[in-house]
Amino acid sequence: MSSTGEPSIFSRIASREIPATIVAETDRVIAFNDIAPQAPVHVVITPKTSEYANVVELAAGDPGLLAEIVAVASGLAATLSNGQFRLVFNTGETVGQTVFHVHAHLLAPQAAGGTLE
Ligand code: DGP
Repeated sequence: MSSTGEPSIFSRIASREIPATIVAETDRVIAFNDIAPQAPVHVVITPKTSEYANVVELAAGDPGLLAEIVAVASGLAATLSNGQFRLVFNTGETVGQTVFHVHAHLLAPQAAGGTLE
């Protein structure tokens, strides 16, 4: 739940209230294609329900969940981009954070044959 008392847009994607192309999922983490991709592979990876506002709060509050996000990123990149990737956590409005439910941007070129099908 966010500070507004309403589930964030990402929690609503995780609960399937809002559609998205989901590319990976664990018990606590969901990964889906970004609606406005900035790279051939651009996946948003976020906790399903734990709405820490940013990565600093997540690292302090639940480091295991942060490690799970990194593991999901690594697993996706192994399939999609030869295991090489950028992982970006925008932290704060002035650097472009727009959704205050912690999330990683997985950014990478797409490897030849690097698809999930
Ligand atoms: P940030 O600027 O770091 O807060 O990133 C938020 C990202 O979330 C941004 O790249 C666009 C993406 N996004 C926002 N709303 C939706 C949505 O409804 N569906 C999907 N797939 N992505 C979204």
